[in-house]
Amino acid sequence: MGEYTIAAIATAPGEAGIGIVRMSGEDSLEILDKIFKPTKKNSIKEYPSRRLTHGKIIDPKTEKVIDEVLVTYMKGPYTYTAEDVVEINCHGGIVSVKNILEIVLRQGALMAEKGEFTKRAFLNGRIDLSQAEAVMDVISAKTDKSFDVALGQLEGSLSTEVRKIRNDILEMMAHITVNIDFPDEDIEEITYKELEDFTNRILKQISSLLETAHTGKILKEGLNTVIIGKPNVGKSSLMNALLKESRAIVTDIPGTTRDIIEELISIKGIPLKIIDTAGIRDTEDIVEKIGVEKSKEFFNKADLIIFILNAAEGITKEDQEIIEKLHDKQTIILMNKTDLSMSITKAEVQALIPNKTILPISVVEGKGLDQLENTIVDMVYGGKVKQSEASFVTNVRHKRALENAKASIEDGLAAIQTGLALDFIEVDVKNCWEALGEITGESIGEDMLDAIFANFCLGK
Ligand SMILES: Nc1nc2c(ncn2[C@@H]2O[C@H](COP(=O)(O)OP(=O)(O)OP(=O)(O)O)[C@@H](O)[C@H]2O)c(=O)[nH]1
Ligand SMILES: [Mg+2]
Repeated sequence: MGEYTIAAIATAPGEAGIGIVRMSGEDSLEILDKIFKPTKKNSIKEYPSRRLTHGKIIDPKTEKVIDEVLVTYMKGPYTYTAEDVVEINCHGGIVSVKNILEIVLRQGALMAEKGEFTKRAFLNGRIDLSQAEAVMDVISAKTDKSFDVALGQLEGSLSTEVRKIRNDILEMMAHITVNIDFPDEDIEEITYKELEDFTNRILKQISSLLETAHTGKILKEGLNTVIIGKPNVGKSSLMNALLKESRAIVTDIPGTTRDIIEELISIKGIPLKIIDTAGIRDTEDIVEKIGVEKSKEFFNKADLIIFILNAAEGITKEDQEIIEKLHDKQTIILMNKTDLSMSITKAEVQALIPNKTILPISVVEGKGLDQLENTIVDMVYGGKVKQSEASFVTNVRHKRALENAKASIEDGLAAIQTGLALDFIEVDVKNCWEALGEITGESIGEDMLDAIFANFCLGK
């Protein structure tokens, strides 16, 4: 597919044991041959494909040794890109990889664009589009669970489900087409009732995939969790407890935290972007005032609010002001400092703030933290999707395609129920089929492809 040979540094920049320069395309071996001198033989061409070979990279112009390396030539099509691929393992750090890449480019390879290796794997038919997109998710995964989901998608879990639905649609389209094209022939006529059943089945499959999108997005991008409350209730203490390190300063002076503190943690595999904020109160202190403003800003952007009360103190006017803003927010209310004598009960808090989860905890004694973690996990999985389920829709593009597919099939269903002519129904069903094809890349434009791969990192 690739008319020219591409090259890039495949490893991350910085000091490391090894660095890898990679090439893909039909001139890969020729280029390597010009710059590589094996230790034992004269040319890389004397070695079989896929053999790790020791030697030196030598600049053909100056005959200067650039680095001592191990190289592999992998003949296509059973390679990452399905083309001939060369990998040069040199010393890590920025100098060697950069010099080797330069020499490779001087021999006629072109600098790869972002994601071009993976794009070639897709264009050469080795993987489909959703698998290609999963490559980036695998690389950028922040927790084990996000990684598992991405790997499942890379192995084709989502593609398999989408193909299954598309096959069902194809079968339905075949029935419709035959009835449109040969209305008078002696073929078995499909009834509107049968069409309706068919359509409902397809709709159900699409809907259940879509239902995984909420959890999928969180697994991929993380849950924005903001800890909020008036000063001194234990927000920073909770942040530290969840992080299991003392990240934020804790003192008994109200107004200790002035700035936003943001960290990434994993709660049973769910990536949580956890944000500690300045305690919200009216204050004349300029620095604290800015902190309070920022707290309010982060409050608005949060996926999940953890609102902390001081159980020993009860609910004050400052708490009341926060409570008023909570109603349409996903919230967990923590009654902290239950190790002290409590001046309010859970039932009383529940009466004041209905329809929210309330947990009594004591951060200093480590009580209730397990329950907090379990509550967060349940919220993310919505009690609907099982944790073991392999295919989650994690990609916004896939979600949109599924939504379009769903809208089309719903139109189709409405057309069937009102008894419209088969031609009308056919259009909707076909739209649904095409929308799903965008996920796997079977029906997708070139612009779209470019946009997708532009999000990749270099060398992948
Ligand atoms: N008794 C008791 N004290 C606690 C508990 N959790 C936190 N504290 C204490 O409460 C005080 C304030 O804790 P912080 O974590 O700094 O409170 P904060 O909400 O971050 O306060 P600001 O940053 O000022 O808004 C500290 O002295 C903590 O040790 C608890 O569960 N029980
Ligand atoms: Mg604090």
